[in-house]
Amino acid sequence: MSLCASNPCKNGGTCIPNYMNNCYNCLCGERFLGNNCERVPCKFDFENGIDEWKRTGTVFDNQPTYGDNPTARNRGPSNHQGDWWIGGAEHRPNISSAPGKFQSGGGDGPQGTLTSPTFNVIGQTISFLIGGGCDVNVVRAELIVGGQAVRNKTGQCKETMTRKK
Ligand SMILES: [Ca+2]
Repeated sequence: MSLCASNPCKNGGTCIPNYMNNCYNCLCGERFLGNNCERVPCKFDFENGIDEWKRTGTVFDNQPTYGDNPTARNRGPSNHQGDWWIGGAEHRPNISSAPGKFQSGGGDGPQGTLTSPTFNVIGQTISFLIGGGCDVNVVRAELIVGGQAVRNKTGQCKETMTRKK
């Protein structure tokens, strides 16, 4: 019987039998990971929701935000990538939601943190889009290495996000 007879590779992965070691390997498609291609890698673009990011507080309860919500109230552009992004003051959690609304609790009122899964930094540079406030003591993105925030950046006191390194 082939080592691949049970179709062990999920999500369209290709099973490659290894008769020498009596095992198999899965060659996974671009969007899947794991020994059996069973895992969807965490994305950092929020195009498929909030993925495995961990929330505290309430500010991220209705995220991600769809489309250029700030422009709908003449405060844009948001400069977001794709269709979805994280806007702590924004309330447009569905494509069908009315554009331009603030979070309940009053825009910037709700607080909290949003922490990504662990990832490897490959190369010399990491960058991200950030907007909103401009006081690093109040709103910021942090790069945490070994439990310590080793870098932080904030926005430019407007809804338009800019790329920070
Ligand atoms: Ca996005």
